Amino acid sequence: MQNLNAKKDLMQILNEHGFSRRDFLKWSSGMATMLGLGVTFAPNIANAVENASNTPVIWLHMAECTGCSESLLRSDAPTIDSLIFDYLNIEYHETVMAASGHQADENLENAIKKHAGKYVLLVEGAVPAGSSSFYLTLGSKGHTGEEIAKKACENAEAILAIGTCSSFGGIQAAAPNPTNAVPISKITNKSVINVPGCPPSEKNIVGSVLQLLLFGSMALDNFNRPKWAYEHRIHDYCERRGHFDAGEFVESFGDEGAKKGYCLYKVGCKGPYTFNNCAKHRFNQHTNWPIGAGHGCIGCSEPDFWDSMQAFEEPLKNKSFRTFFNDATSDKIGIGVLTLTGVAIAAHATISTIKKDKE
Ligand code: FSX
Ligand code: SF4
Ligand code: F3S
Repeated sequence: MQNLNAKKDLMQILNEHGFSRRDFLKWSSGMATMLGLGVTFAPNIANAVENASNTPVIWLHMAECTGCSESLLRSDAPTIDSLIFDYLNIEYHETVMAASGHQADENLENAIKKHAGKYVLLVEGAVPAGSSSFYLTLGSKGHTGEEIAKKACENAEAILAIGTCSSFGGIQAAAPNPTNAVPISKITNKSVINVPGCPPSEKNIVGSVLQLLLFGSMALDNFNRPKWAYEHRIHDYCERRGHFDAGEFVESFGDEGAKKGYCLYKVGCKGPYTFNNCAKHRFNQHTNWPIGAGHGCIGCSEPDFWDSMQAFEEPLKNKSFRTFFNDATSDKIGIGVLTLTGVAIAAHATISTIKKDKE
C-alpha cells in the first residue's frame, strides 16, 4: 500500500514482486472460485481488478489494534491480495500514508470533498460514541473519531466495516464498555457490510471489496456479513471434525489427544457457534489458522464474542444442546454419533459448570 495516490500499472506492481500475468490470472481463477462465482468468472475478476484504480477508497482507523490492516499488509513476501491493495486508489489510510498532522487532515477532507458520493469507505475499529466520544480524538484539530466517521459515512458510496470492532464493537465494546464503543453501523443510517474477524483474513477483506466492485452489492447474512465468506460454521469444515464425530477430544493442552490432533471442543473451541471460512482459507498465505495451531476457535467473528464466548478454554455451558439439535447441516453426518457426543459434551459442560460454581 505504499503508493497512496501514485498511479502505477497493475502488472508493473505485480512484476516488481515477482508475479507474472499468468500468476495474476491464476489468482483471479482462485478468487472467482472462492467467491462462489465459478472459474468462468475469472476474466471478470481480472477486469474488475484492472479497473479498480478508478474507485477511490478511504480507510479510517477508529478504536482498534490495527490488526486488520496488519492482516492485509503483514507479509515479508506480499501476496497478490495485498498487492491489489497497492493498486487501489487509496486516498487515505493512516497507517501507510506518508502525510501526518495538518497535511493528513487536509488529505482526508479533500478526498471526502473531491470524491463525495463515489468513494468506498473502509472502517477499522469501533467508535466511542455520544458523551464518551472524546475517548477517541484524532488529528491536529482534535476531532472525535465519531465526528470524522460520521462525515466520511455521509459522503460514501459504500461502507465496509473491516474487523469485528467495526462490525460489532468487538473488544472495545466488551462489558462494561467504558468508552461506549459502538459499531460503525450505529453511527450511520446507511447500510454497512460487515467483514468481521479479529482480525479478518486478507482473503475476506479483498474478496468483499472485489464483490463490491464487481456487483455493487452482495448477499449478506443476518449480521450483514457477506455470505460467500461467513455462510458456514467453522465446525462444518474443520480438519478435526472427524475426531469430534468419533468422540476423540483433547482433555487438556499438551496431552496425548493434543499430539494426535483431536477435537478441541472440551478445551473451549467455539467452532460450533462461529461462522467464518478460516478452516478453508486460513491466514498468512494459507499457512495456518487458530485450530490448526492447536487452540480452539474463540468465535472472533461473532457479535459480542468477548462476552458471550468466554471462558475461551472451557466449553460453553448453555449453548451445547441447543446448537447441536438445531444443526441441520452437520447432523446429516452420523447423527447417532453426534447426538451421543453432544450428550457427552453437555454433561462435560455441566460438570465444568458445577466445578466452577463450587470454586
Ligand atoms: Fe479490532 Fe482491527 Fe481485532 Fe484488531 O483494527 S477486529 S482489535 S484484530 O485490528 O479492529
Ligand atoms: Fe473443530 Fe472445534 Fe468443531 Fe472440534 S469443536 S471439530 S476443533 S471446530
Ligand atoms: Fe477467529 Fe475462530 Fe477463525 S477465533 S480466526 S473465527 S478460527
